[in-house]
Amino acid sequence: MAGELLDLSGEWTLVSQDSEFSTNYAVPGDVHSALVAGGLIPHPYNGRKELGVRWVADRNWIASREFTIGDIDTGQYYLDITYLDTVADITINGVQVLHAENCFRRYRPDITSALKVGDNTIEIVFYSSTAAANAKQAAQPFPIPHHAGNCPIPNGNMLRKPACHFGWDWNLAIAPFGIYGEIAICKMQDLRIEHVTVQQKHGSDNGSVIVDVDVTLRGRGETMLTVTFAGETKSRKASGSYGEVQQKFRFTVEEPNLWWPAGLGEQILYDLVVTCENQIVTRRVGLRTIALATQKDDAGSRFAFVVNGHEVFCKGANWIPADALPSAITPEKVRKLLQSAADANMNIVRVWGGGYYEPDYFYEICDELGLLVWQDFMFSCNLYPSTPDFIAEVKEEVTYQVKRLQHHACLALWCGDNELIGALTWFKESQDNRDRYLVNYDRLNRAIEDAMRAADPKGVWWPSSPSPGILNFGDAWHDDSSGDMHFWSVWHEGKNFEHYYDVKPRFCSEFGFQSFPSLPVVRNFIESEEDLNISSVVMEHHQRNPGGNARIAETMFRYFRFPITFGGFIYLSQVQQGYAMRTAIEYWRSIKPHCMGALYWQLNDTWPVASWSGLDHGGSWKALHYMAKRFFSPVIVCAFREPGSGDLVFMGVNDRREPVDIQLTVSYSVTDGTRDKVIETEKVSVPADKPVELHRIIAASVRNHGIYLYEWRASDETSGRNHLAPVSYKTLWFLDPAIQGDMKDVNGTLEITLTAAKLALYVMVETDVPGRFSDNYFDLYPQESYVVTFRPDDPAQLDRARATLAVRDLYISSHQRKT
Ligand code: BMA
Repeated sequence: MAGELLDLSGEWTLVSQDSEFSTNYAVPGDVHSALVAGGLIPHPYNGRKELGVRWVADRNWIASREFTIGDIDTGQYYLDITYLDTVADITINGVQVLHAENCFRRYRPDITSALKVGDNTIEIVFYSSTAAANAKQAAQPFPIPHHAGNCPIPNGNMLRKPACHFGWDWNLAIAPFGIYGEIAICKMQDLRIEHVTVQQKHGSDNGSVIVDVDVTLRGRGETMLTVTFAGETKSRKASGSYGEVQQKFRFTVEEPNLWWPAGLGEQILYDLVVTCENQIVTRRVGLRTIALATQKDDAGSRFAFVVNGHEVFCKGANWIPADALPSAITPEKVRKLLQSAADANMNIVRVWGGGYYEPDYFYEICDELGLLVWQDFMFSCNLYPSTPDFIAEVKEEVTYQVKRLQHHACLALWCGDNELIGALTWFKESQDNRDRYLVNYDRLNRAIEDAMRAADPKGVWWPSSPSPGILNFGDAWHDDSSGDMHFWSVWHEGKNFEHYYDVKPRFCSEFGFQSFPSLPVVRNFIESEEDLNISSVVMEHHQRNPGGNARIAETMFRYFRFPITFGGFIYLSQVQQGYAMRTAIEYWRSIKPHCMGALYWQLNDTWPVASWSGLDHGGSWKALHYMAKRFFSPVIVCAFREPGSGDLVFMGVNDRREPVDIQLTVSYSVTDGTRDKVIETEKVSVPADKPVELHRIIAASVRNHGIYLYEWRASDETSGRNHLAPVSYKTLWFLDPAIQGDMKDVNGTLEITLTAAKLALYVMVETDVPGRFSDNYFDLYPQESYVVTFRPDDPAQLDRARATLAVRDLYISSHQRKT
């Protein structure tokens, strides 16, 4: 870290203030994880152990350690602290140096007068966040309700810490706390670098990049600041009087290599280095322009990201914290999750407003992978105060976070909050007095916007997600004419999958369908084999959306023959989740450019739980994620039964920057797999901006006793295949595909060759070992050999992977009686 003298991370001591408990505490990390490691509490993910550890957040805890300072000379000593979660006091040698109430701020308190030469003690008192939240609620001028359905622990909306810590409809509720970022002693002589921000503009053959360096000066003085960008170095004396000053450095880059989102070009990053005294700040900056097109049109108004002048159809998912226990989050795990997003052809993630502003490495990885970031400010699904003290905290938080993150090429949009406009309709208090709560909301929202614009004047602002538009407080859950939409009618209102065809969103930033975690993940949290039943107490505990398991089961009744075994139930829950998302996404991609984005809820899980995620806790791919790789591929044939006409339509969709030729073959198969060719089209040119209809089977000619299998080939060397069932699967008569498999080890991977005697749909291969299959949940045509490979995350687990390999398909899930 820049200017760091002494890193205070490492081994600390932790005691409850009442002295009942004490243990070691690995910093950075959270207190619950320290207590688990010390054997003082059970792991909260196991069984229902969570319920027995909620008391931890009701007590005060003291973390402390010793450190030695050899010499104290002139200059100011300060602590550099991030992710201090919250509420906490810090003392050094008994002298209070900080009172902190905001997990989302960076604190740099002056500690010069508290330090002494020789041995020192630093102590952090973590006050009970549940007690602090209740006290703050009691002090409000009027009640500020929280979403009790999401959060079993009340009043989390009073504190600036992740809203999901108090529980969510996919999270456990233990209110973790601790210090998760850095804690170090630093020293400034005359000057400290506070922020480095970047503005950029690009013409046809050159680009200009302005680097703003915000510095704090200790007094009158002159210190050299040096900035190097793209190989060019500029130096200047920073001078002025005490306080924060800004220095501007302007660079011109001839023929810049532009940064592109994944699938549209390369992700070239230029080095930026700022040095001063003993401090070095480095950044990697991708050159690009980004704008949001929101102009009015016949349907309402548009919602399209424009990168380097090119409209990008956004394909992705919503990001929630990488783990419910902050100690378990590492850069490697985060990279694995984001790499999975990129590998599934996503080009965007939305950092949802009930978690964290993620650490720097998260955005660095997104820059490298070409994943745009939709960044919410951290307010979600509750009402929030707008008292002067709360607004003052929020302004500090927004200024810091925006200045920290705005230089990232991936950073596409700043969004005021998640679902706060909808929340106005959820509580009796705000129903009865909408004027008061709407004005209260707008005060907060306006403070966020003002602080964001001051910190990043050219950044893209969006007031809330979902929102029909600026100062429009309408229903963006059902209105598909403008703005971004959260379309939840299929899950939360129990509508059928075909209801996805009833809306034409301009940009759908949330929609989702739940499934169960994969069987190997379930096996890790159950307490006995008896729990392997969907309505066992433990399985219900690992489901946080009331009625969620019933909705999963009821949907199976709609579309599928009911599975016989527990394993079959899990498998089918995942198949239908993927089927739901494919239904929505293929249709919405086919109506581009009316619709310009589809981000499903949710990419990942914080702990092992039934949820809307496509990735299991631990990062393995559920069925949805394998299917996402297919339905998000840049060039695709989207197939669906057209709403209204009932025709089967095959649309060529091209998300590249150049036109491609697509050639499509469609056949009809009764369910033994015998194929009857319907059509082989010519090569059709599909432009980048608008899909093209490649084939249509009119309703009267649709055959209803089998399914349509189709394959395509495109001139960009991509190809794909899929099936379209014109009627629900449960009405079709499948035959036993009698899948045969053959396995061999090839360079640390398992190579599995599968063949089927009859058509097999949604063929799943699974092992007990974390890792990734080259493909999964695919169709097997009769007598065809298909090879998939499996690479375990840990190469030493290959034997176990081989020993636990299992295969399932749609037929077997409703016929086989074991597991
Ligand atoms: C959304 C999100 C989350 C929630 C999800 C599933 O609207 O913003 O609050 O977890 O729905 O209910």
